[in-house]
Amino acid sequence: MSISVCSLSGPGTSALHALGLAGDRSQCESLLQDLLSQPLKGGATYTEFLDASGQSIDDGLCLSWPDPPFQFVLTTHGSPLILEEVIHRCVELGAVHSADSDQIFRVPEEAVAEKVLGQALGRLTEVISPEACSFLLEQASPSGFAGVVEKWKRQAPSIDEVREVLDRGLLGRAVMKSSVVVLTGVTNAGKSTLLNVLVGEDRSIVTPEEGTTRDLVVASTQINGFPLTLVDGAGWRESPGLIEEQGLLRVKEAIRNADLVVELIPPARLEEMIVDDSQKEVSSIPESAFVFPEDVPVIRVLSRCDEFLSTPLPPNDDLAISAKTGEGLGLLEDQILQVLYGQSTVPEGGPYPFLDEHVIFLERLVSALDSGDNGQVCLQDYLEGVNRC
Ligand SMILES: Nc1nc2c(ncn2[C@@H]2O[C@H](COP(=O)(O)OP(=O)(O)OP(=O)(O)O)[C@@H](O)[C@H]2O)c(=O)[nH]1
Ligand SMILES: [Mg+2]
Repeated sequence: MSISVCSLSGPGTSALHALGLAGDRSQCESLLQDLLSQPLKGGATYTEFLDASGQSIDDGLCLSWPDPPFQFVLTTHGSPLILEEVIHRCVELGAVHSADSDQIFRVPEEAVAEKVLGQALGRLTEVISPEACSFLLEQASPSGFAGVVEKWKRQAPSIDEVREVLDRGLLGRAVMKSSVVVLTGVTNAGKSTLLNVLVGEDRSIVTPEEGTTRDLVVASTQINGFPLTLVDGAGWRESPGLIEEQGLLRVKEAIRNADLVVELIPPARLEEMIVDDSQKEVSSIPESAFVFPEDVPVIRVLSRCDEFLSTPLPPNDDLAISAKTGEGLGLLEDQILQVLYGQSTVPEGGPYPFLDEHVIFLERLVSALDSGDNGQVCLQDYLEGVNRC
């Protein structure tokens, strides 16, 4: 067997460790059959790492690595003992332990690769989806952000090349930075129920009584690998009580600071638009009960759609969801990501700046190139952490 295993995160305690498996792919896969509790699937597999007796050493991710020489990268928790045990098990299964990761981890050149690899590994603990883990590790590799910056070190880039990478900054940073989505609507629209479903746990109290939620309820979740912060709050109704009024002030403030608002329109609001019993449809979605700031995008959704049986619906294909049956939720999730980022999957393949400092560096590089400089001082300064250019 010709497989090497090495630590990518160095010795000692850290937030987490990463180790790489290099060599023949099918041999790596057969080693992993014994090491992992789960069958390999797609780019990332969440799994236990098993010892010789089938006991779990640790749990973590097994990532299919996009660039040679690695076939797979495993992440474990940060204890050096766990790292040692997983490496030991790989050796028992036939791999050779390469103590010096540089021997097999042929990243383009150390300064860039080490910096970006460190940034990516340091942030692996912050991301909560396998897609985001794969994304970060790819950015540390030659096909990612590390690779393109390294290339520019060897050969001055054109301004268009840098601008192209800079344009990917919004998407790259979206994988690292939570966007704030406020769920709003009239009382009993189903805001709290929707938040609980999107988060996967009961975070916000739900009752059939109007005016259940008063304070803001803030919860983190992720959709297709993008981290999101969801905010639920008081619903709107005529003559709210004193406590609800205070709650609504908080909702307004949250909306002012939101990246996106999702307004839920329940059947009851459609029914308010009915003028006589024979009416089969309402002309359109009712006007919003509130005025949203112009710079915050709004998605308006018909909620509780499993109750539509007797409700006259608007004629066009407005998005309808039911947090009870799950209908339309996938479409809503897609639409949220489309409005926020223009796409609904975490980017794969190619360099993406994933930190604000990457974008600042690229902007500086663009101005250096724009003024006729070859950008090398700017590059060197970035790599050395100097803020000169
Ligand atoms: N059938 C059905 N009932 C729903 C759905 N979503 C919410 N409900 C019910 O509607 C009622 C109100 O739901 P909530 O999630 O508390 O509504 P809310 O918008 O948070 O209400 P307030 O906090 O009072 O503003 C509860 O009885 C829920 O079980 C849905 O999709 N379908
Ligand atoms: Mg509520």
